[in-house]
Amino acid sequence: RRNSKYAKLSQEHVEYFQKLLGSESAIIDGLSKKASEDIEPFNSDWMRKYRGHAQLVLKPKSTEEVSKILKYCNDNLLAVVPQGGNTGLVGGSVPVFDEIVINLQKMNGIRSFDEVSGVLVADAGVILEVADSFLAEKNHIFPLDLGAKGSCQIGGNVATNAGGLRLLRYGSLHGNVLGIEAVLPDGTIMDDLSKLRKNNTGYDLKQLFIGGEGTIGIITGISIICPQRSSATNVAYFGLESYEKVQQAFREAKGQLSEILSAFELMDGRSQKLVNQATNKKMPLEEEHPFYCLIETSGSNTDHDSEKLQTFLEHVMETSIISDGVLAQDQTQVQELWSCREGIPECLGHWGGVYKYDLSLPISAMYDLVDDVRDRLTKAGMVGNDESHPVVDVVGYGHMGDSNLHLNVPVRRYDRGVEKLLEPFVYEWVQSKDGSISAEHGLGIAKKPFIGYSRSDTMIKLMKQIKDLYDPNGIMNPYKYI
Ligand code: FAD
Ligand code: 2HG
Ligand code: ZN
Repeated sequence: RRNSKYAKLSQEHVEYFQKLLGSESAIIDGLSKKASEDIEPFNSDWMRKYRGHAQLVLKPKSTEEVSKILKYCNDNLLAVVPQGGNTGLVGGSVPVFDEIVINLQKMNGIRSFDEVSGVLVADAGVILEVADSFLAEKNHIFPLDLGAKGSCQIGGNVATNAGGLRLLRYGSLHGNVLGIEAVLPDGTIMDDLSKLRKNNTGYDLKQLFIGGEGTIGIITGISIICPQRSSATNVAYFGLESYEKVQQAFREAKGQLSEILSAFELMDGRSQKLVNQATNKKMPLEEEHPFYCLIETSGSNTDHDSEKLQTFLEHVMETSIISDGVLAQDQTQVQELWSCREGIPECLGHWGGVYKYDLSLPISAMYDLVDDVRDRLTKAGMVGNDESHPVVDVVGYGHMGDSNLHLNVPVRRYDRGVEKLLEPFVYEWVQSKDGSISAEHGLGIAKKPFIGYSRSDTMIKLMKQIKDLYDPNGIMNPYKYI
């Protein structure tokens, strides 16, 4: 239910924002253009699963504008949703009812880059791929990469504490983000845009914004430490006959490739088959395998790295850890191999919808869950090849290097019966292994009811106290998370 404490948007409010932001393109006013098509993309999420009814979208161009917007909203009890690239997968970036959308796309400037320290300072609305391309020219790399890089914003990445494809190598944003500039709900600008690697002067408050999912303030700028770009990158894709062998391959990769290993991704055969069906593209290996892995190495010496990777591949082939494999020969092949992994989320949506679970689990138990869920849905007669079955298949893939499983259930239609079989079963299963019900996507609205499976009452109470301290009127991204 909409909370009646929030004010409803009026013409007077809209006029205030029009005056504040000026230009036409900075504001989409659904009050004057009812059911305006322009506002729709801001109201529905990437999966087309969650849809709100905002009548106003604001696109501030500066931190000062964000501050004035939030102060006005706080004084007038107008609820807001911060929005970046709107690629989040838990419904956190769209309104639930009529919250005002504050989209950061116009705050897209690089503020500074220090080529010696590698510290980048940039506006929150910079698209991740744009930041990475800027850094490429300076021979550096953004320490985060993910399939949505062409649309997601670095502020959104920080707000979700996105993990992505190379966390194994570069670590989490909790370590890489050195400073944050954010605006609190009452309009206060929190300038904690430190460029220091070390700064033990009291509580590290910026950490609350990393993964805060827009519930305590709007991130307007970040400073982040970016590593030197590796001159030699290699990618290999291989097929394996069991999950046991995947684990062996991972151990060998860590042991033999050690400092040059930059990604170790897992894809089950079923996910690859669906990618093939959705795209009609030829898969890298001729034969089908129950499991596939993608390994990336990044180092500074091409010959040394190639030799290491070659030795590793020979070893895992000779010891029958892997059944078959291919090594990318050029940049086009690197992209092709990566697309088999990065393309999975988009391809799985091909049949209609997807139930998504983003889980941290002990690595040895990770794939058992996929098998258990598949058995459960199959026994209930839900899985099949034709329209009479809601479920297309049950697949698992993810960031093996971080023990992060993406359990996905692509469906032809969302179905209450399927949902009842999935939940709370999946969450109870994860809890029984001391896992996390949200490894990297956050809670948003989709996972909000299930936080108790991963966090104790005491932890939830402390989070609520923090929320109340920063946002006493509760205007920031309500109905989500906390
Ligand atoms: P949005 O979706 O717009 O917002 C996400 C949340 O952050 C919302 O709660 C919103 O209110 C809040 N928010 C956004 N901007 C701000 C801001 N400036 N200040 C405060 N709050 C803000 N995630 C991973 O972790 N790893 C992956 O590998 C990965 N791969 C993906 C692949 C695809 C194809 C897609 C579609 C998504 C993927 N994601 C992945 C999901 C991931 O969370 C997002 O892609 C990304 O981090 C969100 O950034 P965004 O700018 O789109 O934020
Ligand atoms: C990925 O790793 C993303 O590809 C998306 O985190 C996972 O869609 C998903 O479930
Ligand atoms: Zn992921």
